[in-house]
Formats: sequence, C-alpha cells, structure tokens
Amino acid sequence: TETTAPAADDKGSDKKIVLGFSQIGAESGWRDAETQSIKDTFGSDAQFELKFSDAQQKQENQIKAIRTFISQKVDAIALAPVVESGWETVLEEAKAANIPVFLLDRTVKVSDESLYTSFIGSDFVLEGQNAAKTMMELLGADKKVNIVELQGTVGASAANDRQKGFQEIVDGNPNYKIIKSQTGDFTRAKGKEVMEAFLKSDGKNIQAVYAHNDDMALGAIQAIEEYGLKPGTDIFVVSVDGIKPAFEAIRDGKLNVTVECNPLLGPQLKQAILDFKEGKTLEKWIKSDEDVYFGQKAIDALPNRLY
Ligand code: GYE
Repeated sequence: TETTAPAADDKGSDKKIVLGFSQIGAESGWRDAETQSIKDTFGSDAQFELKFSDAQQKQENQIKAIRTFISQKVDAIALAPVVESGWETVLEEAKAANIPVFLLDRTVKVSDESLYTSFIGSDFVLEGQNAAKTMMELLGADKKVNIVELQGTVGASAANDRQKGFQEIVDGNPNYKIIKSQTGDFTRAKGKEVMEAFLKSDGKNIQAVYAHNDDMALGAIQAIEEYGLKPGTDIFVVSVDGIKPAFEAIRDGKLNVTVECNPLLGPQLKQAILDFKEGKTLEKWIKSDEDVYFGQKAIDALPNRLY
C-alpha cells in the first residue's frame, strides 16, 4: 500500500493564506490598537501571512499598496479607507483579479456594492446619535447649550457619519446648537490647535465640545485647561472611541463621556476570510457591539479595557 505522504502542495496544507492590509496610518490611539489587533491575530496564526502597508494618511499610497497586493496575487485584501470616495477604479482591478476586498473600520462610497466583500466596523451614525443623546441626558435637554465640534479627517466615513448622527439629534432640540465646526484630523495636536482657536473667538460662549474621537478631545481638554477653564465642569466634553486615556480622563473628571468604537477587528476579519474561503455567504456589514461610558460605569470599566 501507498504510505508516502502527499506532497505538501497537493493538499495546500502548508500554503499560507496571504493577506494584504492597507492601513491608514497611526493618527490615533484607536488606530494603533487596530494595527496591533491585526498583527496579533494574523501573526499568531501559521495559516496566514500578513503583508502590512502604512499609507501615512494618503489615499494615493493606499491605491498603490492595493495595486502591489494585486500584482503579488495575495489571497485577500483588507482596506481601511482613509476617505469614502475615489475607490471605484482600484476596487474594480481587485475584482477583475478575483481578490476579495474586506473594508475595515471605515466605509467607501461606490455605485457597485459587489466591489467589496464585506465591511467590518461600527455604526458611526449611531455613535453620533448616542453622543448627542448622552450630552442632553447629562446636561439637561432644556438647558441652552452652544457646542463646538471637532471633526475627523475630511471625507472619512467616520467623520461624515458621526457628524450626521449628532446633527440629527441636535436638530430636534432648539436649545442645542453647533456654533463652530472644524476638522482636527483625528489627532491630539490638531484637536488642541482647533480648540484653542474656538476658545479665542468664542470663549465663554462655549458650553460643550463634541469631538469625533478621543484623541482630539484629549487635545481640546488641554486647550481648555490652558485657557483657564475646567474641562468636564465648565465645558462638557464628549468623544468617540473608548481608548484607555479617555477612561482615565473620565476618572479625573476632565472628560464627560466616551462612546465606544471597537478597534479590535482582527478576529472578525480572520473569521470573515476563512468563511469566504469556505464559500459561505458573508454579511455585507459585520457590525461591532458597542457601549456608551460615563461616570462610575467608566471608572469601573477602566481596569478591564483592552485598548
Ligand atoms: O474613531 C479614529 C481613527 O476609522 C473608526 O479613525 C476609525 C476612526 C477612529 O483615527 O480615532
């Protein structure tokens, strides 16, 4: 009888699944946590090989990376798209090469939904709504509140939809008004800079800050302190993400609320790729479960935060 083991290649048993991941950059604590999650998940699983590319915030670099992945004939592409528009051509190229594309954490606007396999990420409209609702709940819906908004990267789905959801709720209450809105590019440094300008022009007229991510809120908190006011008391601050430094700021009374957004997407991405390989039908949107944190609940949760 035959006892010879089949050549490894026959069964494909030691042929790795090659994943190309085009990451946006390293603008926030949230993104660093996501990068780590992807590296941990795929680095610790011998069936996979990860090709990681950092776009340094530039869409053109992401498009180049995807083209490189296509020419390397990777088995799957993961893309965290810095902005929503401008992806049609390169996604068509991936589709023509039969390579599935998984959108990670931000979405794209395309006329043909078959240009990507699944979007794995959060409901940003809901996050924006939750930020506004919690602000009204804690400050009182009948109080007059002038809000300044620190927006995320211009053209990013996370910025567009967080603004949309928040605005929807604010529009339903004549006491609440967004008086200034500007991008802080999801970074702490820019968040601080923009907040300084807001304080300079509107100072005592600002009752609340809505930041599209925690890093910008942390920058704004610094600006408020340097201006001589107390963040969390004189000016209410709410942001999105739920990174550890945000929980610490809540504990210290400087941040009022953080709306959670899960960056630990590695395991879900891995499952999606394996399901796809087995021919299973995937959800078009693989959503994360998320919470809203403030007060004692945030303090209690701090020791167990994973990012
Ligand atoms: O909220 C922000 C990051 O795309 C959901 O990007 C992500 C956002 C996140 O830089 O901190």
